[in-house]
Amino acid sequence: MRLFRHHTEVPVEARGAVVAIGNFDGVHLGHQAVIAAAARQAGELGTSQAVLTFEPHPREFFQPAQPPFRLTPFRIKVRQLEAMGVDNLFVLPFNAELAAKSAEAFVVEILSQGLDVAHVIVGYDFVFGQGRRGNTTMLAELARLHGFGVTTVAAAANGAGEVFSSTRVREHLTAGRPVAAASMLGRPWEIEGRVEHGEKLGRKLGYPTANLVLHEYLPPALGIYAVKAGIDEGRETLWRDGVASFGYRPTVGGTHLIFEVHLFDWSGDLYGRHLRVAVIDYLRPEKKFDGLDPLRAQIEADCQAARGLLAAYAGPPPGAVARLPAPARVANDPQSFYERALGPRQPSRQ
Ligand code: RBF
Ligand code: MG
Repeated sequence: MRLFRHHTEVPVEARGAVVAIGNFDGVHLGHQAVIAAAARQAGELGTSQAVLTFEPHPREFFQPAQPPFRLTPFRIKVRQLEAMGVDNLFVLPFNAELAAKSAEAFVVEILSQGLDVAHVIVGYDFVFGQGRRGNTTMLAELARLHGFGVTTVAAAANGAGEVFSSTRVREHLTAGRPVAAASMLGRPWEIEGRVEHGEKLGRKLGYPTANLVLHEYLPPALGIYAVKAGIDEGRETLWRDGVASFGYRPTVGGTHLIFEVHLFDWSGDLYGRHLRVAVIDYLRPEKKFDGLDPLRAQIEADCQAARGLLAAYAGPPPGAVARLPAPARVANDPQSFYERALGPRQPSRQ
């Protein structure tokens, strides 16, 4: 996957693509359906297939002081799209200039002149342009004027009849429902980062923990979780079972929120290493215990409960990726695009 941070001077092999457009925070199953539709359409048209997204998330631009809400910070989103098999990713800086672009200017300057799109795919609730005034109807009208196609992908729902939506995934996570979140994401929700130095008290307790700082991530419900922790070993990520505590640690007089992970049957040192934590299930809210002994007993009970939940977990596996349909196309071959438009080239005469 190639990444472009601009919409001008796009090389010819990345122009003329079928482009899925959206913020795609979480890259949930609804987003995946939009991106898969772009891949299928690209296969039919014989063009490359791309995703167009914005960074920062527009909401981060408009409300910079609001608390973190991202399901997938930028580099996680990039990794997910790359793993799906997206050819090209256009990431437009969401700044005052972009925020002020009318819906029409967005179509003309970015989609038509900049990317020369063959076709655009969006979700049913897509809005764009200054004041979010552009919608899918307006996009289809502008597309007709500027000579490209538009497909709007209808809302899709999980087994419980809930429409896939980033907002709904956030609600599940802040309410302590990671299984429901995974049913919308197509994989368990993950937090990842570099393991920070902790207070080493966990070691004394008998349950050493690796600490992660959430930074831009949405803070999930406070409490104790069953998790799978992914440790990079060479090019692979190995997933190990464990428990995590996200809270203030009232028993030991903690003053700030930390996300701590204890891995089962693991004695290695994780300090400074990169850790992925797939949040599988919710065990309980955190409590203030009267001393370390009852806390230790509760943690032991949590570990047993977590082992049971992890063994019974029937949702999608950590890090699951829905690969895009194999391209029946000649990706990134500008000739094939023009051949389809203009007919086969004459055999050259020597
Ligand atoms: N700390 C609390 O104050 N209350 C809790 O209910 C609590 N539950 C925990 C459950 C698990 C599975 C783990 C690993 C930790 C828990 N902690 C809790 C955090 C504990 O106090 C912390 O790991 C040590 O103080 C070391 O930082
Ligand atoms: Mg949406």
